[in-house]
Amino acid sequence: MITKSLRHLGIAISACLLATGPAQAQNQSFDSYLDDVAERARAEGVSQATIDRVFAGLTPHARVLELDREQAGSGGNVNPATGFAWMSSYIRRHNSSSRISGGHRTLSRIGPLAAEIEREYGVPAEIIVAIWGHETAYGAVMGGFDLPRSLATLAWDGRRRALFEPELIDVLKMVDMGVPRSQLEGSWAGAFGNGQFLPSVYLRLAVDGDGDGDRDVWNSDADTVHSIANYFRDAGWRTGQPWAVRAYVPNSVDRTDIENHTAAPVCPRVHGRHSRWMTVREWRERGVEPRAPIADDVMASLFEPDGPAEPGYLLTQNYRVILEYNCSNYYAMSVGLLADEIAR
Ligand SMILES: [Ca+2]
Repeated sequence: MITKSLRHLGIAISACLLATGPAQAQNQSFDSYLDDVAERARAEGVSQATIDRVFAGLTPHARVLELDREQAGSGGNVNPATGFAWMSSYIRRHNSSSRISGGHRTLSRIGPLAAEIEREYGVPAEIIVAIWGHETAYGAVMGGFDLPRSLATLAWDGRRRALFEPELIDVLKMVDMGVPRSQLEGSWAGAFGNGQFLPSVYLRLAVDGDGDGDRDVWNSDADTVHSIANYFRDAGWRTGQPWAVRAYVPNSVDRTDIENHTAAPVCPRVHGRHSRWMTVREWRERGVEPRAPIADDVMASLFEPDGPAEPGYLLTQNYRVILEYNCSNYYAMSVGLLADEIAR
């Protein structure tokens, strides 16, 4: 949750960007920068009253910059077969038994909402609950940073201004729409609420699920699950398809022959670990055996996260939808497998 500041934007954080050394020095005072942002916000229709209320007394937050600098590290033990950190140990750590039982409890607490969102958005409730679990431990850890302060700090800092300045203006628009100033808390990187949306995502996709007039993704179960489900529908979730299935992959499958040579337009490094896409029927013809039901005409890509001797998965389009939420194979695999556990 805390380390995924580029979430929802489909932009992979670039290691080389982080490695370019100290952030570019701010060539402008914080207050003078906020004056410029206020000007641009007014041009986008934000009221002066909101600008005054939100920007009053705002100061840069040193801790936010510190966390932004630290974000690069934490690779973990590298698996020599793949050159990447072990997926299996990551999943053991993140899909703990308490996270799984928390998922069961959350699913039963939301009760009829589960069927409601499945009907309305076509997305399984366990997927939504698994996202909620991974983002904020089902609402237990939503972050206590002041959002305008975090976003203003990151925008002013300049390293990722193109990302954060529009988010800062969008948080002003949220206040203009009636979100209380006191509600604007979240992660250091500007994501908030049960599903850790950024302001732009909130404006575009949050839903008033309980119909009380507010889109309260902090406190309302209905608004939370409707909003996340709406995100998934918008990102192209295909109703009735699994996110992936476990698959037996015989040694006879020539891994070089199934390599994907098309670079993905967004986060190519993540997509680059998947094979090229074929129908399940074509995979079966090569000896790959799905271990769970999946239709023969579904397009799927093979992913062997820990190498050929370890479990393999046939990923569907729905896996890519999870990647849109946060473009990391570790994230998407653990959300998918957590959802499978919750549904069990
Ligand atoms: Ca509501």
